[in-house]
Amino acid sequence: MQTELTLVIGNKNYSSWSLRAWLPLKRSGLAFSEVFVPLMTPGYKDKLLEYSPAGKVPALLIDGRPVWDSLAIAEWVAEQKPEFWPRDAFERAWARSVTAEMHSGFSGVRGAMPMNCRASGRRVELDDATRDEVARICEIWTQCRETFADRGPWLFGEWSIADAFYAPVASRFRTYGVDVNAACAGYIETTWSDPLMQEWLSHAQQETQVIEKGEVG
Ligand SMILES: N[C@@H](CCC(=O)N[C@@H](CS)C(=O)NCC(=O)O)C(=O)O
Repeated sequence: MQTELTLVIGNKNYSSWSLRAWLPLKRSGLAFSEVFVPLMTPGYKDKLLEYSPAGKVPALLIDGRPVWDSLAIAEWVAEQKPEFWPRDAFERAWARSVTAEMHSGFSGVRGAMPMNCRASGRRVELDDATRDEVARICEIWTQCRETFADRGPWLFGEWSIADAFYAPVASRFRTYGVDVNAACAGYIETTWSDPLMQEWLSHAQQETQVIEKGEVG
């Protein structure tokens, strides 16, 4: 019998963690259905708790059983699609390092520049700590692109889970006009023009709910 997959996500315009899980699952070609829980609406938390013990999105229901947290979901998908991590053991560890660095850090960037796919031309003042985070992200992207340029346009040449984790960051840098070098600008463009990203963005465009704390700049 085929496994039944349901991905529970929040607003595509704002939910960066949902995007991190949706991209690998969509790219895998596995059939899944989506459940949309509009965040910050009355009763939304109880709704989330029906699906995820953590009360957050994303959650992946595998035959009704939950896997929660974007990284756990991405790892499950990569078990079905091992090519979603680099083949070489060191490169795989490197990709996991940059993914983990995103997953557990960059709180300044997340706080100052919330993902808002519909917005453009926004500008925010960044404090020194957040500027340092931006510089670190650019360092990660530049080093990866310089190393793997001959294998393809993604961080590790071919698309990997690391690209899913940095997709919301690329979106933020674009929305808030963050000044980056040519390698990073090229990577942001690669992410933005990806057909799956475009699909996500077109769904975000159709959403009408406005979440105030996501409207910055
Ligand atoms: N570390 C978690 C973070 C999940 C998270 O913070 N999700 C946000 C949406 S982007 C959420 O569910 N917010 C609603 C709430 O906390 O009530 C993951 O990677 O999945």
